[in-house]
Amino acid sequence: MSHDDDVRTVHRICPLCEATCNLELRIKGRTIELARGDRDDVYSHGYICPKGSAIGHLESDPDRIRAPRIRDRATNTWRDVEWDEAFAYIDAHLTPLLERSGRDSVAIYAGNPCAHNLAPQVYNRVLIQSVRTKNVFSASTVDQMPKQVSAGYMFGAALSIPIPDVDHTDYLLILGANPFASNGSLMTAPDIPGRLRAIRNRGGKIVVVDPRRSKTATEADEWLAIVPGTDTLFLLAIANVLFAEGLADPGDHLRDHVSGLDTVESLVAPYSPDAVARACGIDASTIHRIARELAAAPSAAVYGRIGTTTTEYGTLASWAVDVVNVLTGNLDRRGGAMFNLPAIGGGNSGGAGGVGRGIKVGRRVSRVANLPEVFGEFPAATLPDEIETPGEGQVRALITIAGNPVLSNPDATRLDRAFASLDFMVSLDIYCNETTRHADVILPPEGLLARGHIDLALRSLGIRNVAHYSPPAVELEAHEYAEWRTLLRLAAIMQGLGSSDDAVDTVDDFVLRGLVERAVGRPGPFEGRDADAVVAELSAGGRRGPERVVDLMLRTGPYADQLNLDALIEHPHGIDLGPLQPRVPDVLRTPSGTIELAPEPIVADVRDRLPELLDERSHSDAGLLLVGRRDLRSNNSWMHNLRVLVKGKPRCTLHIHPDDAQRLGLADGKLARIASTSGSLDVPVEVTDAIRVGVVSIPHGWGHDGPGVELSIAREHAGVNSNVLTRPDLLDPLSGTSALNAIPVEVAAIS
Ligand SMILES: Nc1nc2c(c(=O)[nH]1)N[C@H]1C(S)=C(S)[C@@H](COP(=O)(O)OP(=O)(O)OC[C@H]3O[C@@H](n4cnc5c(=O)[nH]c(N)nc54)[C@H](O)[C@@H]3O)O[C@H]1N2
Ligand SMILES: Nc1nc2c(c(=O)[nH]1)N[C@H]1C(S)=C(S)[C@@H](COP(=O)(O)OP(=O)(O)OC[C@H]3O[C@@H](n4cnc5c(=O)[nH]c(N)nc54)[C@H](O)[C@@H]3O)O[C@H]1N2
Ligand code: SF4
Ligand SMILES: [Mo]
Repeated sequence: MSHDDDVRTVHRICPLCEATCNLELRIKGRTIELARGDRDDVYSHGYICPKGSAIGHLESDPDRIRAPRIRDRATNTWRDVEWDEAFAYIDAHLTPLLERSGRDSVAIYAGNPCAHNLAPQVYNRVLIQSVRTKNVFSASTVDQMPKQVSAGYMFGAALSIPIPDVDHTDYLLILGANPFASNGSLMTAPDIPGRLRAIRNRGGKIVVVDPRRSKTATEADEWLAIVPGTDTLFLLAIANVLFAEGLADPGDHLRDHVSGLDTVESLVAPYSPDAVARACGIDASTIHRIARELAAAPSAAVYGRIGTTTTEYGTLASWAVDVVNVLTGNLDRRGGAMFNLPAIGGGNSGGAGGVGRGIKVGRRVSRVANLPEVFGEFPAATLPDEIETPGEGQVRALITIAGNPVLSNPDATRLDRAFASLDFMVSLDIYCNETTRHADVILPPEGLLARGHIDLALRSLGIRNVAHYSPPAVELEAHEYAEWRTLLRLAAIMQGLGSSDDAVDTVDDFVLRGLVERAVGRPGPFEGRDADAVVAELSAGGRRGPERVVDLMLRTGPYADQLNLDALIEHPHGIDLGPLQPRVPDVLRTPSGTIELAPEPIVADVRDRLPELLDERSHSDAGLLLVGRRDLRSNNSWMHNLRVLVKGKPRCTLHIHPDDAQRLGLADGKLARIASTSGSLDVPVEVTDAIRVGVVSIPHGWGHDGPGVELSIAREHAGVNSNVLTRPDLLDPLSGTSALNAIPVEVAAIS
């Protein structure tokens, strides 16, 4: 640690997106003077994007909340308070509510940055368990949950997601992802643009399936402009061709480890290229060719992202991606789709491998809409139902942790209204924004430089095995409070332990103790050791909090012989643990001990629901379908308050094809009114041929001009909230995930 005016260089993993680039920061005291890529990093090799460079602006943004604040409901005004007062206030309101209305009256919503920050990764679970509410919601059900469900069924664990081995593949089929803008998702890889270009430079091929000609599509060999929502049909038709032409072969390495092949063959039989072509808007001959190319390529990987998961058939599409990976012999082999082996361990690396309990979903259903629980959560789409519908178990209070559901969840107008009706709301956030303006108390995290960082889930999704830890670079200032302590202090309040800071260490010790007892009780490096001794060893030097838990994970993980937290501290540029390696059958945790190609819930969904998709869509009279998009300089809803990122031409526009624009009398730069059954918006038109006829696109995360929103720069570039248009009734029943793409809309000129 250093004096305030020292200029120093520190390294830390960028917490903004999934790419996990290592930043080299020149800091003076607590000010980030310069951010650039760390050239010595073992993974990112100096790569950085405009958001990473802007991290100093994010940290010094004058609109950020620096102290806890309480809202006076009568006057709707905020006052800054001391931490003790904030927690006492929460205790005084939430504890009686819990007593009066029961545990389920408090809901939790965890947002996307929870996956990018250490404190929530380790302690959200503890808070949830302390509230003991069934009403847990997160951004997962507006994002990747379908992939977790399909992977869970097929491979036995929710994070057993096959990752395209982009550094070695000869052929990459990308559906519904735009990594040139997003920098990759469920595919943790810094400099994904460079890695994709390298595929083509070494003679490989990239095909992009997307209703929009995205930047990734322009960088690819081929763009297939699919009708939104129909990727499952396209992929099943590929499988159909593979069977029909005798090309379906999981390969020698998988032959004894796959079950359900015959079932899949009969399931895909109706989905020939001819049968799906009209619905998908892709020629039958093209589908035939892509199937043959995939089968013939020395190695190939199919990869699907947001455009495949956030649709009404999200789980089926996610499953179909891996069915094709298996059928072409590309699952679990170099250049195909492979499994990571993260240093912190995971659901598919501990204990005896090769077989397990698999996953269970639907252990309970939501109170109002009867939607099944998935991995401990209910669909975010049904949160307003739970708030607005009276009766026992009605949600009356909400804790949001790094989430902005008013801009990110479907049917936003209703959600906004529902939040306004709550009896009490606490938000852990850095801004007073569209969501947190409804809170009674906002609790800000400590500055970025004052916290340690290590990625947990994202490391399970890496295209290489690597490990990094970024220690805090500065000490907490007097007014700051570590977010991990905030989470545990709330947990203590919810456990009835009172609101004092002392309880934090008690809860933390209890959590660690539980984890250590499990570690000494099961096969692994700590098996049979004395729990007290292990706790003492982990706590040496006064270590506690999330770092102490992570150290335990590293010391009991797959690289325990070479890795612990101290080793990572000595390697600020990361430790490379090598390329992905074949992991079947050891990775499997399914009850059958095989890759289950035809899990029963998926088979039922194909039989019961998929036929509708063949009938319904793409019929040219079906009107317009709305999809989203991302921009490199934006990050979901919360980086629009940095002038360096929002300057230039407006990004929240309606993309529409010239033919549709002409038909509807829309002109570039003019306003159009777009409406769905949920709501309507007026949005500036951008006519472009980079979108399929019949499809329109608006990015999400905008609409910053609401009352009480304290984002002065974002307000000047407010844009509109596209989730006013997305519908609560359109969701994937297997995962509870909202359809945020392929929303039927009507568009008209505003005269
Ligand atoms: N229509 C449509 N909707 C979408 C999507 C889409 O493609 N189309 N994408 C969906 C996806 S993939 C996702 S992940 C969700 C995201 O949905 P959410 O997670 O609900 O929304 P974010 O915009 O990520 O909001 C993150 C919040 O965390 C706060 N924050 C940032 N850093 C920190 C921190 O260190 N600590 C704390 N406590 N708070 C912090 C920010 O101020 C912001 O309020 O949106 C989904 N919504
Ligand atoms: N710059 C930036 N980076 C980000 C984010 C961000 O907001 N901005 N958000 C982060 C988050 S939380 C996530 S989850 C990832 C998401 O990462 P990506 O999945 O790569 O996200 P998008 O760029 O939205 O790309 C989705 C693509 O799917 C297309 N699409 C829409 N509907 C369909 C469909 O039905 N079928 C097909 N085949 N395609 C369709 C869209 O046109 C779009 O090009 O990005 C992360 N990185
Ligand atoms: S690509 Fe993602 S991780 Fe890398 S600098 Fe940009 S925002 Fe940060
Ligand atoms: Mo996401």
